[in-house]
Amino acid sequence: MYARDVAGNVRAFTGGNGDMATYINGVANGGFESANFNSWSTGGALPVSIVPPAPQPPDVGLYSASLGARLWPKPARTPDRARGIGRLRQTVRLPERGDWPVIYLGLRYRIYTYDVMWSDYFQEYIDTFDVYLLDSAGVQLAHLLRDGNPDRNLIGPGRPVVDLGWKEVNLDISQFAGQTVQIVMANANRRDQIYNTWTIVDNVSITAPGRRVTFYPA
Ligand SMILES: [Ca+2]
Ligand SMILES: [Ca+2]
Repeated sequence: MYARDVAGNVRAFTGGNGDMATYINGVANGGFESANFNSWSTGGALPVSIVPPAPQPPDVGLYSASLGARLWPKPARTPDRARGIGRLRQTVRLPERGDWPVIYLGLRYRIYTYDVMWSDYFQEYIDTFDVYLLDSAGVQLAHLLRDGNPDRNLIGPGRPVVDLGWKEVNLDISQFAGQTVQIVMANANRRDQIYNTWTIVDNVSITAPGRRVTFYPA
């Protein structure tokens, strides 16, 4: 018994007692180990590039994606490069719910920021990393994740970059089973042009773990 996804990957393993746990990965080049953005499209005003993994990476291989870019320290401000978003997008077809009751979009990410994610003063979001799911026509289906630095005491002139560390998330996208969707990940530098934020992303995957027993008709 095995599973085949749209990318042609086949992985399966059988546990004891007839139970089975299946893992599929419908994301192509989700670890960026091809050292390029094959199967992805990039966009936005901020640079999006392949980089060596951030220090002490947990199982992310030789390459990661950087949404936005490290600009500081530098001799002079280059504000025109620091505002906007850096975006990665890939279209995938999700497995049918009947095959796997639970489907996750998994990824690892590490946010570096000189800014806050939310401003009480302006009452708006400033710098964030976001994950969205769109349908094939580009209509937003879900805003799956928003993250950033919540602590304004950590930022200000002369303050060092805030490293939020590697995080791993598995976002439940079961309700979109069977659909063709676009995975969108975006690092946003909103409002100001001087307090930079960039996000390292890796190991983007579609997983459908679980135990099940399959009975076939005679
Ligand atoms: Ca990688
Ligand atoms: Ca900013």
